[in-house]
Amino acid sequence: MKRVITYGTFDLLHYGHVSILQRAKALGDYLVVVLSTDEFNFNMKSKVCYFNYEKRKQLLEAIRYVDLVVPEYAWEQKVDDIQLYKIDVFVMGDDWRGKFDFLNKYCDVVYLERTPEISTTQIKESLATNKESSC
Ligand code: C2G
Repeated sequence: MKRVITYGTFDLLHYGHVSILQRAKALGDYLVVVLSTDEFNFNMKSKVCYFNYEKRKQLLEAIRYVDLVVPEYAWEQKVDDIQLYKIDVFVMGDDWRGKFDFLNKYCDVVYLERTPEISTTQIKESLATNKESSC
């Protein structure tokens, strides 16, 4: 069984998130999603989520491509995660290209193209200005 891992906040879940999860799962048989906790988002990523961790976890667990959702509480946990979950492939969007190459000592590192036209920030801005989605 080929095991894949990816990380993220996945707040205001949208089709760009689902697309990368689908493509990540296609690289193996089992997908672990490491979901940023509310504290990690606030303290380390300066993100205030619309949905809290439990609700974001619930949404991800409903996605057919996702097999396991666990908490991300620190930048430094990735090597431990890769060893704990016996990961073969680490996946992130290409907005992170190069940032996690050091993990290639432990598993394959794959950067997948980010869906360019959608983002949580854009959704929030569109809602704030009552603009129709441009997608
Ligand atoms: N993503 C994407 N297309 C978008 C938006 C996001 O492919 N339009 C991808 C990102 O590249 C990332 C994943 O979806 O791989 C999750 O994105 P975020 O929730 O924004 O997560 P991020 O803040 O990048 O957190 O330790 C790593 C961090 O937890 C990553």
